[in-house]
Amino acid sequence: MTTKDTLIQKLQDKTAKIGILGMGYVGMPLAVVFAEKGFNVLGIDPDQRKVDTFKKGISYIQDVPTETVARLQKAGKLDMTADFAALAEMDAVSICVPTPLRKTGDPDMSFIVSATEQLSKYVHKGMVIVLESTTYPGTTRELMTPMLTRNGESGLVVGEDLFICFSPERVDPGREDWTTYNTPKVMGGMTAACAEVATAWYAGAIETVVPVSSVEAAEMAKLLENTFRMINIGMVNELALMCERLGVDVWEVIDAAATKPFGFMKFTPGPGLGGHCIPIDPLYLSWKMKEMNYNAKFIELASEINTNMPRYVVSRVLEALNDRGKTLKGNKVLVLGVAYKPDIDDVRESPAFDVIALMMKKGAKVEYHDPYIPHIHHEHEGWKMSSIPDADLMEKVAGADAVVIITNHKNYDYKAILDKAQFIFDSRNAMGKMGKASEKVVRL
Ligand code: SAJ
Repeated sequence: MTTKDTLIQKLQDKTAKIGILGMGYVGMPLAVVFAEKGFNVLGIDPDQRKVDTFKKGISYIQDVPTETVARLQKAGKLDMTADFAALAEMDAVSICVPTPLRKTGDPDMSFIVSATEQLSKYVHKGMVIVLESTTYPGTTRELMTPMLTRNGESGLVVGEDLFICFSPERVDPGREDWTTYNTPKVMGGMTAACAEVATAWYAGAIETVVPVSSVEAAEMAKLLENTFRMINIGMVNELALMCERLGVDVWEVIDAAATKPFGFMKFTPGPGLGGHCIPIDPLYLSWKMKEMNYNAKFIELASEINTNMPRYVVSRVLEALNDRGKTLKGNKVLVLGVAYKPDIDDVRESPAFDVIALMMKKGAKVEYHDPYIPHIHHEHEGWKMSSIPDADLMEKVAGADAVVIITNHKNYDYKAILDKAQFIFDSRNAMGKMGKASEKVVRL
């Protein structure tokens, strides 16, 4: 039996040892889906706090129930360690580490490089490695593979001894209908044999695996998915600016267009683009294209529009207060919702930070409430703030000169808020028809 066949056999009879490198919002659900399907899975993460929490049988990922972690751990199917040396025992490793941006706006590849450096110490014959982190096309072939084979010095032949692939993660935090198990998974290999091995592995735990011809095709497919979203969100954000100038209700326009049963996909305007994917991933593509002397115009324009939305929101709040004989300076503002999207506990890249900072700079006394986010810390400006207690919410709503809805969590009682508030700026159309009909509400 060839090395490839032996490895496929171990993956198909689930005697293979699986390592998930990076146990965050992507790695943990992936580890769980493999363990649920009978694989022996070891999560490897340098953050000892994560490991300690896991060892107590507690899940630190909102989308993964603690009961699941405890059950799989008890069944001996899922364990965690902070020790990278455990990689030496693994037959198959998925890399699920962050790919943020540097302050300069360039890709921060440090997490992929560090994970690959560690893994390269333990790579052995008969191992399959899948990179899941969203990154620019060429990362797997030009950066990761030379490091894993130590530029050929390891003597391992890719496609015969060692199998390397890229498979983009498609986790949508907070979503329950499409999960890691039932969301189709694209898989591109450094060689056809690499794709064959990784497809055999993932098909043992994920409902649909979609092989493509190369790692670049898989890397680019992910960037298309997220660039598509970022540009369309930028377009509706600009539509909101145009409708405001035209005196047309952008929410009504979008709802009307969305009645078209084909050829249209609904996006809604908002206070800006949050999350660790949509505002960031397309900039990995535009950075790579700049390296190749090509300017990705759509990405640059959409990024400019989306980045400007917090400032636009604050200008609209100022204008609405002015219409009411007030201003921001010295007045009380209550921001509702600071998570980057509704019903989740994540604030990464949330536009709420910029909206709050801008209003504070104009002298407003700003407080916030978010049922999911007890504290926020503005890293660049250094200020910290805690959510007002739930018990004080209605009193604070009534006492605020302006209530500004930034994130429309489902569990707010919008009717009660409307009754109590003096004035509401609704950047998400959270109030819907109620808001449209009320003198107290101005919508984006
Ligand atoms: N947003 C808008 N208008 C919209 C949709 C979203 O302003 O019409 C904003 C959201 O408020 C949020 C940001 O854009 O601040 C990103 O929203 P998102 O719904 O794309 O949420 P993410 O980033 O958590 O998840 C996305 C996935 N979302 C969906 O497919 C719905 C998906 O693109 C990826 O699987 C995931 O990023 C990823 O990890 O790449």
